[in-house]
Amino acid sequence: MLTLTIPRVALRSATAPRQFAAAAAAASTVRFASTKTLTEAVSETVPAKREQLAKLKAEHAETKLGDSTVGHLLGGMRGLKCMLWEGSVLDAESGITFHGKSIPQCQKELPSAKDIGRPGKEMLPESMLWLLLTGKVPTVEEAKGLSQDLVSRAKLPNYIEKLIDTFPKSLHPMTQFSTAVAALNHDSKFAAAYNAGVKKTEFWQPTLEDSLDLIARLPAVAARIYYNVFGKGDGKQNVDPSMDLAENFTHMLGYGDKEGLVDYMRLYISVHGDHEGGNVSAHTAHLVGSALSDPYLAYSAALNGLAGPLHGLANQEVLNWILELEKEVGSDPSDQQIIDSLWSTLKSGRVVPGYGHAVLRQPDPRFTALSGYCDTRPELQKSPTVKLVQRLSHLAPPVLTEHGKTKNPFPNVDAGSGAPLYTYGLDEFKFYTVLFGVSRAFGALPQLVYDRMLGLPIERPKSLSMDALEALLKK
Ligand code: CMX
Repeated sequence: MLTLTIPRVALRSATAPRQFAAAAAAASTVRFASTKTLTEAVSETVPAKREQLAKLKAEHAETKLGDSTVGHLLGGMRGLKCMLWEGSVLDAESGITFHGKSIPQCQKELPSAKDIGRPGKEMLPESMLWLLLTGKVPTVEEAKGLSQDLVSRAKLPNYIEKLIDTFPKSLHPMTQFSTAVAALNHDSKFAAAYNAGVKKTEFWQPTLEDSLDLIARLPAVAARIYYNVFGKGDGKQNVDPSMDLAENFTHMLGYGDKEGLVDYMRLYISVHGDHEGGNVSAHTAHLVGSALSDPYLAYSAALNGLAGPLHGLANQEVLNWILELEKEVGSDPSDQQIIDSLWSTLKSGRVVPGYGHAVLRQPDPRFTALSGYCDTRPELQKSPTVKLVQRLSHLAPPVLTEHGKTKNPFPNVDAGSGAPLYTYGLDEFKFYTVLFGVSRAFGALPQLVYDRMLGLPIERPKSLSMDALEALLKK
């Protein structure tokens, strides 16, 4: 059992949600004696993780992992091994694995909607979160307990709703999102514990509490933004304790009656969560968090990186690109018309959104999983947008290869993630990166917990000016 030694004052705000969580759990599920809470499960991993780190440091601190070259310094540090990330590892050929498990393995092994008695077949994002934080597949009861815990934390403070309501509708939803997330730090349990002088070895506990609160509230923040900007959903962000997180989220957005979208949302959040540490959003959360900024500030910063067109915003750009194509040549273009449009994009000096990757050299398994979902749903198989995305995934790689610049001509996750949303009527693609932002927290925030569990230091790599670099090269 976990023993908390954080001063009471620091965790005062944590008491109510915990009691609510316990009450909600008792009211709606049978708790088995062997069922752990996520905090207990994470707590069990701490000694072994710390021991592993201490051993690595003691035995290998001076072992070389490769050379740092001028190419690394000038080229965005591509491939430089200089960051610890526990939840997942990305292989250029086989793609992402979460504690060693591929996406298809996760789809097979992680507790799903059906397992907890909800309509749908896909893995639960809650199960993925458990895996990322503990390295273990949760039992059905554990996944269900975590789901109910998150529901109990989902209510937005009133001031956040008011803050979002003051934003102009024309302010990009991602800017609204990162601003609201930063403002949620008003209630940070980590910041309160730090100010109360909690010991460094215990930092991970309020970090985990903040992370769970934030993950639980992101759907409500996103839904409020959606309501304000696009007028969909009821603007109340109510949660139903019998539903899982993705189901509640889809209801808040006003699409709860679309079972295909609810299940898609589970898969979407699960596969967008973690993609090792070097991508802009994950790295940003880790970097900002290394200054002991609380999880809200760290994740708000991450969202600003996700909002860039070379990263998460590409999912909105893909839909933009497809609609432009349809405007030019109609909704049933020939292969040649698609190829011409690809060339016209490339010749105008723009990138083809949804294609290429800094690490991957094969089609992105996240794209494959989302596309595979489309193949299981008749309404998506019929969708002209889904069909076009699937045709593009065959037509674009040869064009990009002939163009000869990108090291990876294949589709990444953003190439296919929007088309099912569009088909189900969630067609405001300026909102799509917000959905990515709800999801990325499932990977970036667990790493903050690991960072603090392991006591990782503040990040401070060495930079050089070109003059300093030349001087160094002359030596
Ligand atoms: N279309 C056109 N040109 C592309 C391209 C694409 N899809 N992908 C890469 N290139 C170009 C690069 O712009 C670069 O050109 P310059 O030498 O003129 O700068 C060249 O090919 C080499 O790039 P690379 O080494 O293959 O790729 P990077 O690691 O530099 O960049 C990425 C990776 C994802 C930013 C890039 O492939 C890209 O811009 N893709 C389109 C945007 C996109 O889909 N982003 C989402 C990625 C997934 C995510 O993070 O969400």
